[in-house]
Amino acid sequence: MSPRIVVAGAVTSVDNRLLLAQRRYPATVAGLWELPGGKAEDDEDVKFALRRELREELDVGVEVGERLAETVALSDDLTLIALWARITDGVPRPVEHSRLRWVTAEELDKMVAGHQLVPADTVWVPELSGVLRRA
Ligand code: DCP
Repeated sequence: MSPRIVVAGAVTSVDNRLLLAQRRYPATVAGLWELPGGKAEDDEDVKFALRRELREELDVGVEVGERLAETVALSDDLTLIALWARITDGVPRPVEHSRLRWVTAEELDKMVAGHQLVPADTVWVPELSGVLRRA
């Protein structure tokens, strides 16, 4: 059986900030920040899955773009990917997370240095931070 995909959103704003969400659970990562997202259903298109997850978790509509380069094997049966996204409708609110934050590239780098990101998501930091700085 092929691994199940977890989709995460690299949601950026017009002023070059990235949306981070603080996890409530499980205990190992509670309090750490992540790109919001969740598990795709079997055979669900990944862009569709991300739109569904961000509606559920942030109560917003998003337009989904390209995939980020890195893929993370979370376990034998879970593979994590990220896609760029922009909010097209609504103001994000933390439906399932404890808090949300829009961060600049500098703030993102500081959070990484302070081990405030969930470990898996750190693979995307060079690409995220590069794009936020270049944009
Ligand atoms: N994950 C991650 N980084 C992200 C998003 C998710 O490392 N940016 C990991 C955490 C979990 C797995 O992916 O190990 C699934 O994520 P969620 O628990 O957020 O996904 P769901 O909400 O779909 O799962 P559940 O229904 O189990 O709550």
